[in-house]
Amino acid sequence: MNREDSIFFSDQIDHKLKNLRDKFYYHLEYSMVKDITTIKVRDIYQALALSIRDNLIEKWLRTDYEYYKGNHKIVNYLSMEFLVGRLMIDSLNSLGILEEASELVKELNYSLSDIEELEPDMGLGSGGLGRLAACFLDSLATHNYPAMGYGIRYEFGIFKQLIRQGYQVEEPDNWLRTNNPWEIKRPEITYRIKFGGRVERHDRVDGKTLFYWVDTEDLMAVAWDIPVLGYRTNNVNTLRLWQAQGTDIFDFEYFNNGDYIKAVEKKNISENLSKVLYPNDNFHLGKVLRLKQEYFFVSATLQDIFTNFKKHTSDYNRIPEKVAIQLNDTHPALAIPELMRILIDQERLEWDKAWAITQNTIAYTNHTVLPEALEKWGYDLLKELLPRHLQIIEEINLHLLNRVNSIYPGNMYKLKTMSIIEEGEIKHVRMANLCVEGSHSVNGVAKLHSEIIKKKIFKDFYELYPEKFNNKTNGITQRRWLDNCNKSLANYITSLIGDDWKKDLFELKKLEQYYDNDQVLNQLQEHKLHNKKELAKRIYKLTGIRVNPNSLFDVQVKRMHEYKRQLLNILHIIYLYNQIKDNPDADWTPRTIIFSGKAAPSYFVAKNIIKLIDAVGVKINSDLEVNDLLKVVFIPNYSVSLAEIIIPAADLSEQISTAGFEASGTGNMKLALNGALTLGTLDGANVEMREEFGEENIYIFGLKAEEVAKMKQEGYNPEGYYNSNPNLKRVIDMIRSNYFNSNEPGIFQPILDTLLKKGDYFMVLEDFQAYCDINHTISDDFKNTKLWYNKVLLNIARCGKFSSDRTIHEYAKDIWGLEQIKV
Ligand code: F58
Repeated sequence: MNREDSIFFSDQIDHKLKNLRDKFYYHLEYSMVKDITTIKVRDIYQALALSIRDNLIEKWLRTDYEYYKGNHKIVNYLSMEFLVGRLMIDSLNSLGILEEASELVKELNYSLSDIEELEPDMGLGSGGLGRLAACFLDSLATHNYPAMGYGIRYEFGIFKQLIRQGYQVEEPDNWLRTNNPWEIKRPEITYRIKFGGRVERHDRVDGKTLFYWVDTEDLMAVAWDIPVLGYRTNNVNTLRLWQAQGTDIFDFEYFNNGDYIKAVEKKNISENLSKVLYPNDNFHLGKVLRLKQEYFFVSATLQDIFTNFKKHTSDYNRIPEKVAIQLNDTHPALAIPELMRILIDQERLEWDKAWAITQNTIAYTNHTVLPEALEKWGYDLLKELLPRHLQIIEEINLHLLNRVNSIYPGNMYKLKTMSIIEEGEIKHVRMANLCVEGSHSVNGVAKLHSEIIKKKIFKDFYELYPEKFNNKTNGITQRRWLDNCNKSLANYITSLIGDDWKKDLFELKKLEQYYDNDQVLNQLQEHKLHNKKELAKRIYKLTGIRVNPNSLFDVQVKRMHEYKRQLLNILHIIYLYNQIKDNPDADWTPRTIIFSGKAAPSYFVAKNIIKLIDAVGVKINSDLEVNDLLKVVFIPNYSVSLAEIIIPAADLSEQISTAGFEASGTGNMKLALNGALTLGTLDGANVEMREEFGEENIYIFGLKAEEVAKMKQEGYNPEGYYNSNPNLKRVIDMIRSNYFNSNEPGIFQPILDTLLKKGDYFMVLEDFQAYCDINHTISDDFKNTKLWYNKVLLNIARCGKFSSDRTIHEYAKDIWGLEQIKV
């Protein structure tokens, strides 16, 4: 192409800065405005990040242009959360310039890891759901799928967790305090978002009725774009995050009264909308601001999707052919009535046509079966905030109930459970029912979970629309979760089987040939030991506790939640402590039990469990009699970047949720891929991990999901376990007698109450003995190094299924009908 014909300005430049080094020094001087006497290490981070950004911008523009020009179908992944973590190392690795960058910072006497530490985590998510969204973006870009991620640019992401005297304390995560080099503000991409007001109805003479949503209070959504690099490909997709901004038209009433300051204050209040991420995990709080965030983000996103769609055609029947919308849980559920509203009120389509388009465009993923996590919004609240949407939801419900009634005449039970509106003293709108009704696809995130969805939570919908329901087992990106976080192991694997595994994790199967190779097994052990030493240093730095890198590193890292049963783990630790004390000279396997995870700020029991872990740790870690045999560590402020240090160092991965409660889990996959053996219940994706790894290579214990359900139905009596199991009784009695908290007596009573007085909902006591027994086996197996690393090798080799690449290929084929477009 002639330079004059090119649409890209960079083609007009004769002397582009060719290599990273040129760009880097250019940015140090011209962007950071520093010389060798004034430079600070932070400038190096910024200049390097800007140079990386320069490196990808041409690809980014070309990707956008190619997707636009080719008019390809695009998937829009709508998620309230993207838990991205840091971007620098990942970007360098994707671009293939990691070595170059490393050399470059050496010139200034720094290592790349020094520089990396300066990057704040992009913590715009609270747990697995948000991290899954980030892994999906990585896989979509790597495999050249046209995709956009849409979310909110929270000014404060997930809170920073401090532990003071064993108690969790939250501090705001001010991640934007320093300039964020990865984002680009797009003030020209700004949309008006309406709230409140009322609906005017106009009955026209031709019989058509029109609705106008008027007298609204408005604010604006401004786009910020973050590039999403694929690994060694030219495709660069976009994550578009919305920031709330007041309209420039200030409140006229105040203005006219001469209260200029009040008018400006009002603008400020609207800007609070995108300030902070709600930090609860698997719990629906029902706060007005949260509902506003959900609509704000959905409305901006749909306007953006329409703007892009209309560049090609205004034949709305073609929307499903060009646009796929995936709802990451129910949080963006308002996309359904919003799409209907646009099609009917703005584009004047008939209901049935609009409905067909909506259903064919939208798909929904469910991530939880916990009833307290299912979103339902007050009817009156919706009426006040989104009156037109409520009308549309009622109309959708009417169609649904008519259909149910015609298929199951007079079946009140069905009408009641399937209705989108929940009747009662206070009426609610059930967002999950709305999503199932408004989508063409409903998926769970692991086989077991998808079965539970069909048989339990959406049983009646499944009967009505069996074809909608499908499973997409979660996955993780091996680029971040092995190649970048565990470089030495990754390089070693590459030296054995080549590097195709980075884009096709099934390639790891080739490792199986080394199953019995002592040299390879030794090397695996060496890499693990190296990582454990690194983690031991970090633990000392963060907690002051010294741990033995040769001990078994037993890791439970995840959100603190009763169903995840950190409590079962700590009860077992106390049991183990007693055993060692009773018999100090036995041949114990030394263990370091490592916890990390945040509790929702208002989740009292979860916070109490953190305190219990801390208290037990203080006692055990200072007991010279158990010394190196047992250590308990709680590492504060679990985050993506901390996970990247803990996970490569784990020997044992605790995945011990009450069966039937963890939808999938993804930490389980990350740990297995890094050579930790799993200790788990048959829950979530653990079930499929057992299928893949072979039952002799995974430690499974406890009740199965059906057994949990059955026992609950037949009546479960936790006291019985307490009375009949002396080891368990001893553990509980120690907690009760303030053994670990003599200076704060009684503080753990709420935990004891959940177990004994409130019915032990998560069946900790039931599974206690089985958990102790299997831990015994694990301790024995760990002593047999060869046996252990045989299992480790087979676990890694059989992780292929758990790549998010596999998951994304399945979504693309089965749900989105999406093609790969290589730029
Ligand atoms: C998690 N859900 C599931 N929700 O618990 C986990 O099993 C699964 O692997 C993961 O999704 C990915 O599918 C989860 O993280 C949340 O954090 C919600 C955020 C918004 C408020 C309600 C909880």
